[in-house]
Amino acid sequence: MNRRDLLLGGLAAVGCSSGLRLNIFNWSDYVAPSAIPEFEAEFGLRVRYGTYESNEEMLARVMSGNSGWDIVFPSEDMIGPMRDLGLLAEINHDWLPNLNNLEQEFQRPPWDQELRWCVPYMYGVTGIVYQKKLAQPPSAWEDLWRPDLRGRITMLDDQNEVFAACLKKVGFSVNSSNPNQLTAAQKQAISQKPLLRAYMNADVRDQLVSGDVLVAQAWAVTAGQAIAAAPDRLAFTLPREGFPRFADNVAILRETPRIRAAHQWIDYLLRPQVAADTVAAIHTATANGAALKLLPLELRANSVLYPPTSDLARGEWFTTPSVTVQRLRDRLWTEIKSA
Ligand code: N2P
Repeated sequence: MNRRDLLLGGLAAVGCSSGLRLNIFNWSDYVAPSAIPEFEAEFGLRVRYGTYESNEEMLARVMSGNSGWDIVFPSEDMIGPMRDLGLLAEINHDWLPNLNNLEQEFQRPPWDQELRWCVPYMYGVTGIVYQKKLAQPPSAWEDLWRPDLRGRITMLDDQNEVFAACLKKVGFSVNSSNPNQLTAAQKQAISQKPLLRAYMNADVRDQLVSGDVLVAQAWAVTAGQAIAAAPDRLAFTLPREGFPRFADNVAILRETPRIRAAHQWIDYLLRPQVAADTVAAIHTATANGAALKLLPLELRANSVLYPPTSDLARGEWFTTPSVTVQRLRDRLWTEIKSA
């Protein structure tokens, strides 16, 4: 350690920035606004925080292995492919004393049973947000093809999610790898396009609140935020054909030279109070079981965020398809978008 390091170390100890900067790339609206300054002050680090709206966008940015980001939040089906591409660093459990706070289900999740590559962060379901004033409220994916809703329907701008809704509509698994089933789903998606206002993710929240969008395929977290802004007018339903479940996980990029600081951030997120503050600020479901006790009752009882187990049982986690199937899905999706 040279003189400068000593000096900076001293400053860090009294809560000033050490000059070390941690680069965190997360979904929009996915952390309590207070979390970042509090982490910076406590650990004497600076944070550069950026947001993205889809897994595709995140992957495109970090694919080079030289992106400048240290931490990302991939969904469950991205963990395997990102590991295989050599993009992820191994998680060191010795540096995560708060790991035990995870809910049982997330201590050994199917996408990373030993938690070697990621730590589950937030989870949810994908369903339909709608305006309660509709004479016939939607109850199925099928309703997103209703001609009376033309021009006021949105779907997620997300390949997996659009396939999931289309596959479920025609009776198949969200994870189908069967080319005939995938082609049937593509046909559904193309037939829906003239009815759609747009494919959009987090942005749909404001259009639901303003009333411009009548029905939207949405992640529970976006739904929860929209409903919190207009509780008298908006509601959420889990389609009767079945639906996907998602879990977003915090992971460290292998390119990082800041492996220790990256673990400090993850362990900080695993603190029950930090997780509970995040849920309270952004209305989402946390994988942190110890945080649940700290939540206000109305959030714990919010069935959009925390559906009853019997409802969750009708959901399917996304799994990672083979490379060949992924190529087929990519081609079909490109054709949908350009149709
Ligand atoms: C919304 C974050 C939703 C994440 N801002 C869905 N995987």
